[in-house]
Amino acid sequence: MENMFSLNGKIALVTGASYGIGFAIAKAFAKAGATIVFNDIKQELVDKGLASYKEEGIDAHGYVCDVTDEAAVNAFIARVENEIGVIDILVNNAGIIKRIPMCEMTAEQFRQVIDVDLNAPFIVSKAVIPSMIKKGHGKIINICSMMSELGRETVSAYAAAKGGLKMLTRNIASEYGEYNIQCNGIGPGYIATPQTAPLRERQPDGSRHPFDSFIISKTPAARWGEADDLGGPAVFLASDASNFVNGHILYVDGGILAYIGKQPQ
Ligand code: NAP
Ligand code: GCO
Repeated sequence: MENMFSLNGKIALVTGASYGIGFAIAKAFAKAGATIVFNDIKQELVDKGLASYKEEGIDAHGYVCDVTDEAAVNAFIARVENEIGVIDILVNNAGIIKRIPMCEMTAEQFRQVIDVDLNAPFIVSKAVIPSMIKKGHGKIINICSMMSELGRETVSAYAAAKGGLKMLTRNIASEYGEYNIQCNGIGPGYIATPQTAPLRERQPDGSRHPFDSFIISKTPAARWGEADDLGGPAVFLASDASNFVNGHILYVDGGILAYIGKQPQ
């Protein structure tokens, strides 16, 4: 069983992985034997990420690349293939959110979220698939969201992007499955990272943020997820253990999507 989950000899690219969920997934991949490649928008963040990986004993390869810039992505992938080797595992993790009521959101703000959260996974997947086909195998993991299934106030662009990412995942699975490429999604629940920090900020009187209490009541596990909770599911989807799993969105949410929520006491 252990060999089925090994990533020895594999090269994994995790986008936007200087910290947060991407960093946690890359750590888990490294522990399973993979070589880690990651990118971020700014050199200072790449450097910070490299230092964080080093602290974990991981000799990662970091590059500056804005995943929304197709030319930059194509140059980035070509450079990785030249310097390190063909990418066996791609995790489209980089993402942003803008929490703005829809009727107050500008079209430009909507487009920015769609660009990073949906267009970029298309761009990066398109850049790595040809070499995966030549190599005879590949794993693509798209980081979706509970908002691939549910909406809520202020996250219209994000939910639209993550809903689209669910279907892009299924379409890549459909179009490239015959080349032994498996494309699946991970749908994290509410995870304690910088992206959700505003939803967890303590109130001036020291009490929990109302949204924090709301998520605790909606989660059977009665806690926020930690980024490390995603490592194992990601290793599963990146390994030979999931070679016949394709087009699946694996929700790692502590059970939120299954639960109506704790009734108020
Ligand atoms: P995060 O802490 O905000 O980290 C996002 C990462 O993506 C950062 O490293 C960021 O770099 C990078 N990034 C953003 N735009 C980029 C671009 N154009 N090019 C390259 N890198 C870019 O977010 P997170 O919580 O770790 O979330 C990671 C993924 O999980 C996202 O797709 C998010 O939507 C998804 N997700 C998160 C949760 C959650 O509860 N946290 C739940 C479900 C899904 P910079 O720092 O330079 O901006
Ligand atoms: C929000 C949160 C969520 C989480 C995640 C849930 O504002 O509702 O940011 O969107 O990030 O996507 O799965």
